[in-house]
Amino acid sequence: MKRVLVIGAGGQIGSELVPFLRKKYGNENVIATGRRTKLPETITEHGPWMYLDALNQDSLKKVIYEKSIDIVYHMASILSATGEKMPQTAWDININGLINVLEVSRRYDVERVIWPSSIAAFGPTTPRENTPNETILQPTTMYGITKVAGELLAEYYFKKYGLLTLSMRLPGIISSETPPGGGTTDYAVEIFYEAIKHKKYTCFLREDTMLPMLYQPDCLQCHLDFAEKDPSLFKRHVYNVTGMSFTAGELVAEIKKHIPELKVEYKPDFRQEIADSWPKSIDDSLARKEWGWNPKYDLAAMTKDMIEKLSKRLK
Ligand code: AKB
Repeated sequence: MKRVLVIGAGGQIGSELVPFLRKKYGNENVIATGRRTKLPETITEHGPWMYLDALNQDSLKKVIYEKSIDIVYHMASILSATGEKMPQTAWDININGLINVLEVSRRYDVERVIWPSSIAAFGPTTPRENTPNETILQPTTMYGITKVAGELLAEYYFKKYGLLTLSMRLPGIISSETPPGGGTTDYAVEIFYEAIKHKKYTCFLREDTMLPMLYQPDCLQCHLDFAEKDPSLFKRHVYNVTGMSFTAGELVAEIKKHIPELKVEYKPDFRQEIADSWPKSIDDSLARKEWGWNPKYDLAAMTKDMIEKLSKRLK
C-alpha cells in the first residue's frame, strides 16, 4: 500500500483530501500535516497527523524518511488576495516551501509530488476565453508569479532528477466543508453560507465577472488520478482542468432557484482587478484526452448539492 503525505491538510482542499485518500489507501497510510490552521476532527480522529512546516527542511526530511513516503501532496499555499497584501510571505510559503518539498522528495526517492498550480498562472496577455494548456504565462499577481515559477521548478526537478511532478491548474474550488481563505474566487463559496444563513450577500466582484470553477468532488478525483494513473499517460507536467464557468450573476440566479428570497448587492473591491486578469473559461481538452479527466458537476448540479450539504451542516 502506498504511503502518502499531505502538507497543508487544514485548508479548503486538504481537509477533504485526507479523508478521501484514507478511503483509498487506508487510514494509517495517509499522514496529515498542518502548520497554521487547526486540523478538523474528521482528520485527527481517524489517522496519523502532525505539525509540519514546509519551510523547515529538516522536519520534512524526518517525516518523509521515517514514514517511507511514496506520494507527497503539497497543498500549503497563500492565495491570490492575501498574496497581494503580503507578497513576500506569498513568495516564501509558495516557492521556498515548494523547493524544500521537491528537494527532500528527490533525495528520499518519493515516487510522485502532486502540487496544485492555478488559473492565476495566466495573466491579462493570455487569451481569456477557452484558454489553452500551452499559452502565454504573464501573471500580474504575486500568487500567479509563484505559480508560474512553481510550475517551472517542478518540471526542472523532473528533468534534472527524474522526480515525477504533476500539477493541475485549479480554477476556483467550491466546497462545503472548509471555507477557502484569501482567494479571489472565494465569493462563490461565501455566497452559499450567506444565502442559507441570512438570505443576503454583498459580492466583492461585479455581477458580470466570469471565472472558471470546479466542485470539490471533481477536484478530489483529479488529485487521486494524479496519484493513481499510469505515469506514461502524462505527456506534460501541468494540466488545465475545469468543471464550469459562470458569472457572479449566473450563480446568484441558480441559487435563487432554491432560495428565492436571496438578495445580492455588488461592491467590487481590489479583487476585481485580479479577477479581470484571469481567464473566463479554460480549455482542458488535453487533460481529457491524455489521462481521462472527466468532471461530473456543472453549475446546476453543484448548486443543488452545495445547498443540500450546507443546509444540513449549518442546521
Ligand atoms: C484564488 O482565488 O486565489 C484561488 C485560485 C483561483 O487559485 N482560488
